[in-house]
Amino acid sequence: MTTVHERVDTFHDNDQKPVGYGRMLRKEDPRFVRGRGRFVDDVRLPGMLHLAILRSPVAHARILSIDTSAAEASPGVKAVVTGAMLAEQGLAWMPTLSNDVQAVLATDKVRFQGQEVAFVVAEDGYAARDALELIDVEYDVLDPVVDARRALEPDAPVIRDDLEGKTDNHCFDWETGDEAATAAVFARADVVVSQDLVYPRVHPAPMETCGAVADFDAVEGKLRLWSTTQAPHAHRTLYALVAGIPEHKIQVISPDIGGGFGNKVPIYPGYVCAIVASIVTGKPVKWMEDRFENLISTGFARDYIMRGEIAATRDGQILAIRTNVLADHGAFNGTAAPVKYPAGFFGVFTGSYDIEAAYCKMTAVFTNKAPGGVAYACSFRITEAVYLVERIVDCLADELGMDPAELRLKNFIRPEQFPYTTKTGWVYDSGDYEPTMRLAMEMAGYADLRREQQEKRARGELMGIGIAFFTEAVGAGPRKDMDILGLGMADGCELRVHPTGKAVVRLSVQSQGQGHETTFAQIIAEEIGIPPDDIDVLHGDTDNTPFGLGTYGSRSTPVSGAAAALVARKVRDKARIIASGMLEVSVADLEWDKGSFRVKGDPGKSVTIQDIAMRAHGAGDLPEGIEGGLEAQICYNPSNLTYPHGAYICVVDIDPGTAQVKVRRFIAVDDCGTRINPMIIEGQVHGGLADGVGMALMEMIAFDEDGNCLGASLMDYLLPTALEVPDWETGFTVTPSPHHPIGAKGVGESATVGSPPAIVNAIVDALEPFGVRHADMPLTPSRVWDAMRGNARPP
Ligand code: MCN
Ligand code: CUM
Repeated sequence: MTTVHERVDTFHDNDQKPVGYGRMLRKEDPRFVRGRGRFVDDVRLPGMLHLAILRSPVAHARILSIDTSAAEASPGVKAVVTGAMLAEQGLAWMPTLSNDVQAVLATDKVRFQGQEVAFVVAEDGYAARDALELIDVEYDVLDPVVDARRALEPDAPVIRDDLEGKTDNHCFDWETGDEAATAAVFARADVVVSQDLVYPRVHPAPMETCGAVADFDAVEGKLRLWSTTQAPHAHRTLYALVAGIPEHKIQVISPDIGGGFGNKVPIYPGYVCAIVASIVTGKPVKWMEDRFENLISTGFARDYIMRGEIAATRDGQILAIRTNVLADHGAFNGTAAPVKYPAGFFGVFTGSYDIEAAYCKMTAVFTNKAPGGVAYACSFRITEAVYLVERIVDCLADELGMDPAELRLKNFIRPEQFPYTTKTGWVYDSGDYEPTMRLAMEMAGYADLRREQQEKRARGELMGIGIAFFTEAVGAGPRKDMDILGLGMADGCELRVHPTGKAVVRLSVQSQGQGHETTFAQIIAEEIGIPPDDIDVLHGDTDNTPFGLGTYGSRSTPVSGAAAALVARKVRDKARIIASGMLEVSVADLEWDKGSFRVKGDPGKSVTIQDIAMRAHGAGDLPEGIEGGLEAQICYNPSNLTYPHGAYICVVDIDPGTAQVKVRRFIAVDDCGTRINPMIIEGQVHGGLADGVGMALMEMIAFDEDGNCLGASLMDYLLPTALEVPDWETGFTVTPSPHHPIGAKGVGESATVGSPPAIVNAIVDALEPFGVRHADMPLTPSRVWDAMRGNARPP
């Protein structure tokens, strides 16, 4: 089913308050707008000490010696810890989420600029930071490997000589699709277009940096850890495995989080340092990184060097797509991706098109740069995949002299082909692409825009129109083939209805700004008719929520949202039995009417969910075999991912004198299935579109040849502001997921995935008079200028 009309399914309870899905102001915002949010840095415990980390000034060096004596004597300092000291406890290295190891504090070598070398614990943060300057480290500087292409050269310095028998910088190889079948299709195609593309290294740069407060109570033997984490339960299990503290003696609390964007999925050395420091000093210890540390050392995103090839018939039938990728993983493989998917979900690079064959070959390497890779609203690397396919489809349109919208419309997977198995093995659950594309074109006034462009070109003005159409795979994932370090990707949910009909729902996922306190209350409300205001959402505390893998890959709605709907239905099933007792009719004679059960054919006889809650806890008999109380818990294991899609159209103007790009209009039509809260969805889309403007035009973590990070402050790493973004024009279609209990698909990363190619396509389109087929992001004025002069250079 596809409709462009908003589902306004706000029914009313007895007080005429709207409940269920629909636009609703965020329940968390009164707290945030009054400055009452409680973030990790707001945690202040009695006797709390402060931790600061000494970081490597160079990208690659052997550590010859570390002298901590002056730092230890500095006023207020309680402890100075080096890698050698951690090594004595077996804590110098920790596992990453990708089956690699990462140094907590360097012992042998430093492998990227900003790597953790030592830490100081002191009475306050100033004393700790001052003492860092007194630590004397002697480095024997080695040649760094900064470029992924250099990493594979036979004479390149070996970065990971900590790994036994390692003699090169190779991280992993991966392939998907059918190489021979794809080659055969390419061989017989009328047209083959190939293009080199770089998706540069960028950074999620959330407003709140990463940090933790560790409080180890030696008497209880219990560790309490407040930390900036998107996955509190997974982190707890890993701490138990690394630190040897029994899991039930670890409580991870992720309080309010000031933006995550994937930056807060990995476990960082700083968290482990804070834990060690608390155990050593017997006091609570806070570690909070600054902006510089965040940008220089925590999870980056992208850094893929790709070659895209596309084969087609002369009349524009796309036959096959092939890609070769060189992936830069930095010094340690610290990405968070399901174990079977070392390249995340990059395998969906065939996009939204029905093609005959596809093949991807990837090589990942270590370099002397910070670890990471899966972050910044990437849906597990679908950002890279969508950029690849949507750019080369435009290159093909250019080659064929065909309109890029027409080319896409001609090649879409058709609605009757769903569920559709792609040539790389992904089963797209549902989709109806053409109406989404047509709506975007209608909103944009596509034909008029093309006419306007022609007129402008005749006058020497540079105007471009860019299209991107994407399909995402979100909601990892079926636990049979998806896990993070052995933990199956399912999520729990618990719902308790109190005697007076108010409720609390406990989630294993964790909001970083996505509005879960609102939308999860709405899901429960829709199912059991208790108004969202009467439902509290608890998350981010492992002692008080059921186990589950957390928020990333836009999995909260696909996985936990399903869990919430199903747990509510379980409660409703029990409520039905209690209602049958109260109304003295059989269960089969009852019908559910949005908040109450009534006797079929006798609408006057009914009981509300609130009446039932009181009876469930109150005096009087309950039906045979029914226990008191009104609550339930489940663990939801998704049967497939959900596949949202969208059509984006961007209009840019370029100043021919300065090469400055202005994004004049941006039309985004998203289809995330059933929409729970359209206002929140729009907020997610607006944010993601701004991300896209940032990546397409200005963001890049760059390095010089010595491995010095050149994007380590927000003066150099440019983020878009209200000045650079247009008024977004959003629309939607609704193609519900057939396997999700409420038909919802994720949307949190869609716009970040879909917008960069739309903007780059628009810029390349604007530069058509200069014969430009491609230019790499970020398209700063100097890059655009170079492209106009025929020397587009890779980053
Ligand atoms: N939603 C809805 N109807 C749908 C789908 C989603 O109303 N059909 C609502 C959800 O209920 C939720 C929000 O939209 O309130 C996002 O839902 P979902 O797509 O499930 O994504 P997650 O909640 O799992 O959020 C994760 C996603 C990721 S991975 C990144 S990265 C990112 C993003 O969310 N980080 C964010 N958006 C962010 N937004 C903010 N403000 N801060 C971040 O750190
Ligand atoms: Cu890839 S960023 Mo989000 O999945 O947390």
